[in-house]
Amino acid sequence: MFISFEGLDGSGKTTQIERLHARLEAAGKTVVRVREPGGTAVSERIRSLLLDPDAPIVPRAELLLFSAARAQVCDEIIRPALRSGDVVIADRFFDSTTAYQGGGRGLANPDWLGDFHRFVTDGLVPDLTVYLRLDPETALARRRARSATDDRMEASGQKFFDRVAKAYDTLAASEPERFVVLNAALPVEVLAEAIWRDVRRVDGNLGGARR
Ligand code: Z5A
Repeated sequence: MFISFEGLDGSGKTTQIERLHARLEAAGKTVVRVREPGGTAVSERIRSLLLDPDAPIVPRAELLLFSAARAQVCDEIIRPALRSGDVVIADRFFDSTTAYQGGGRGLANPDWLGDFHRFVTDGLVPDLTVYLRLDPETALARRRARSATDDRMEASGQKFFDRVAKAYDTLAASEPERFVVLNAALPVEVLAEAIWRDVRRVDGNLGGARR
């Protein structure tokens, strides 16, 4: 089973992934976690470049670099783990590119990106995508509480994040079977419960009801 988490930075992805990881392991599953960009030696080097505030990167190159990091993590980690029967949890996947580079940078319409993502991932699509929906102002406040400095992506400005949030909403509405949309302002434990219910719905072996 392949689960991805999406949302603005500060929406609580890491917090929820940790809880889901623990629950899946307690249920006897082997869990492999990846974060994007990153997860392999090459992808982590691309991550450093992408987040470096001193590296001027044009939007087209940005889209290609995020995607290059993804191609590597798909082949090196995600696909082999799924073949072994492990559960893979990804902190971001191709929907981040649609939202941030497609919506935020205004690079491409989702149709064009859909074909591109299929090429990059060689057809890998999450079974379930948890979208933690948070307004950009609250996301910024959470980020500020954690750090006073911005990386290159975080320094893109509030209008950029408004466009990203809008793109996520459009994306989630266009694929209601894959996406579960949750209000990320709810308490951590309430969200964890809701996510666990959805994961069990998708993986009948965990004791949940399938839809
Ligand atoms: N990016 C892109 O542009 N294109 C792509 O294709 C990909 C990525 C893959 C990666 O950043 C950047 O790359 C990101 C998107 C872009 N940039 N931006 N801007 P990253 O990997 O460094 O970080 P992130 O993925 O953006 O997430 P994060 O900053 O680590 O945040 P999070 O994991 O979503 O949230 P958290 O760490 O779990 O929680 C944040 C804080 O909120 C923390 O203090 C928690 O205690 C608190 N929290 C969590 N849940 C709650 C609730 N429910 N209530 C109240 N407070 C909460």
